[in-house]
Amino acid sequence: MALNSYVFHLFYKFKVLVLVSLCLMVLWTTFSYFVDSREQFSKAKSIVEDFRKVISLQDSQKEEKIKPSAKVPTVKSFQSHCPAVSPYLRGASKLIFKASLTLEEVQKENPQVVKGRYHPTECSALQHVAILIPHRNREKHLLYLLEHLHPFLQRQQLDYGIYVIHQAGSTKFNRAKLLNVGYLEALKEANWDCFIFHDVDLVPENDFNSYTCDKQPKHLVVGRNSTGYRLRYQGYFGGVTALTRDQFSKVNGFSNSYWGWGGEDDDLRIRVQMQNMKVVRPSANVARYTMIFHKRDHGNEVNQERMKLLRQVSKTWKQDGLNSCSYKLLSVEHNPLYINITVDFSMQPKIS
Ligand code: UD2
Ligand code: MN
Repeated sequence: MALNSYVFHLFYKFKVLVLVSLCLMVLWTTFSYFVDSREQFSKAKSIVEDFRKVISLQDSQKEEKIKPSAKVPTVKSFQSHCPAVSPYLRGASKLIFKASLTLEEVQKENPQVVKGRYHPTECSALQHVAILIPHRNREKHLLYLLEHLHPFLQRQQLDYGIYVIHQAGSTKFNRAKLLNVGYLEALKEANWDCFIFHDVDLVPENDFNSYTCDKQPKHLVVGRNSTGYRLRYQGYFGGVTALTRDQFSKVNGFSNSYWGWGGEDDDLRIRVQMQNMKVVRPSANVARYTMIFHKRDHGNEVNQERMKLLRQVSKTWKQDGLNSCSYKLLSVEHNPLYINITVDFSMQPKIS
């Protein structure tokens, strides 16, 4: 009996031992499962984190790619002004006019000019300048002027546009009225600070002759080849002049009444003086031009009324100018090297 109970007791102990070890094994498995899953979880967490980082990096790269134009002005607004004297100026240059020159060649030389406009990329230009050229039947002169003027203005680091105002038909030429049209039309597309009223046949010889506006109206042609580079007369205001938007509007622009050659430049000088402004000029050694040779054009015969008109400026300037400049606009074409404005004056009454 005693042996029996002893064996039973031993068996019982063994069962308990097996049960306890079983329990321990279950516990261990459960425990290690949790530990393992926690590790897995943190691993997963870090993978998600890494993924998020990649996504956000891609997003910021995408933003940079999507918004280049939005970024440019921000950079530009902090861009420094161009220096008062451009480092690209060369001084006097010998002008060559090649007989075989073509518009395509000039275009190839100026790939940075878009639709007649240019602005420096290295700095922000001091002035926005519109060059206004009255034109009819002078294609070759225009070609030579474009060839020289584009690189000249770029060396001066200007933000500029070249406008050619073309008089359609064969009625008497009216240089002054064309320039009024140029001013009015150019201001429709940009807020120009400064206007250069420019004959088509005058090519500047020295890039220190700055195509910018001053505190006073500026006359840029002191001398030209055909007059021995001497000022023709003290009040002379023809050829190329620079007036700010405000100076030109203050004098009510040019008179519209000068049909044919002569007088309109003196009329503008009288208007300027009447507003107590003073004509200024650059020094004679830089304000030099070559005038491409030409004869008097058909339709631009001497205006016999010019002296009479000049005597009346003080009475007429307020009603005759920008505020009374009516014209028929035929077209505005944005060519690669210039903006071509074509107008018809044939319906205009000729006031004299
Ligand atoms: C002088 C003046 C000019 C003007 C003119 C009298 C100078 C250097 N220039 O020029 O500014 O006062 O006398 O009106 O002193 N044009 C054409 N097609 C024509 C006729 C004229 O395109 O058929 C334009 C062209 O831009 C020309 C400008 O008008 O340069 C002046 O005409 P011009 O060259 O025949 O007169 P010019 O040299 O005596
Ligand atoms: Mn001329």
